[in-house]
Amino acid sequence: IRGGQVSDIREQPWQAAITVYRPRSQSHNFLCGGVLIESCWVLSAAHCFQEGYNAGRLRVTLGRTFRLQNSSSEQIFDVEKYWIHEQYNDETYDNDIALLKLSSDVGICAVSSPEVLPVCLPDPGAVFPEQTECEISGYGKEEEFSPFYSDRVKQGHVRLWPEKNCVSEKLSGRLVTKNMLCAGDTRNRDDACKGDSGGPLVCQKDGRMNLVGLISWGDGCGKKDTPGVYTRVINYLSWISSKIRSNR
Ligand code: 4AZ
Repeated sequence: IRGGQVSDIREQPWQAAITVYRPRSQSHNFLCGGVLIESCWVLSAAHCFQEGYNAGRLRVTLGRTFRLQNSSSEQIFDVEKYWIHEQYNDETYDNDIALLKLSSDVGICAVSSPEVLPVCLPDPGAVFPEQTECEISGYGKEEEFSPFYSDRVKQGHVRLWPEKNCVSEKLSGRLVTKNMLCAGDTRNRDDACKGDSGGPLVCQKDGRMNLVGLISWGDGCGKKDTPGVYTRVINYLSWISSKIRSNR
């Protein structure tokens, strides 16, 4: 997260860190963010997995404030299987969504606690008006060209952009589809950045935090008058429920 503030995982208990095992270093390296939506189910961005990793190399860590520090509140899971959206386009990032099933022998994976809690998906008809104040979070870079990811989970505040301004002219010519939404900080400060991909854009509705977007792409991080681009989660409610239904 560029700008924003350091946070405690209890403020974003649905935030996941996805790591991939690298045989050369015999260690797990940070890959992307993710979002816990049910005990055994995590959403992320399809582009995080386009190298085609074997699910057995992936790990999901929940409940950690410090990315590299073990914590008594953490819950770590192997990934049983994951699905990339069938219409994901690796050039335009259209349909940039993936669903991961956590491994468990007993049918229960994440156990709710102050540090680990699934986020709500929006109702199918929910409307989030332009300029709604929302929150993003992740362990990603604090500046576009920083060599490091953040040591600590951060949060940032962004507003939903009017659709009429969410166009390729604001994003160095790259295509913007109906499956994407734009959000940004009116002060040009807070924004998602490299490594935050797959993580949440949440907006409050009726006293609950709803997952409105998945961090997907942008032109740099925190550039003037340039929004971050997010996968429009409400377009995928049927895709998500049918995948969960047929693989429970
Ligand atoms: C990335 O590379 C990335 N400013 C994600 C989000 C944004 C930029 C880059 C939005 O994962």
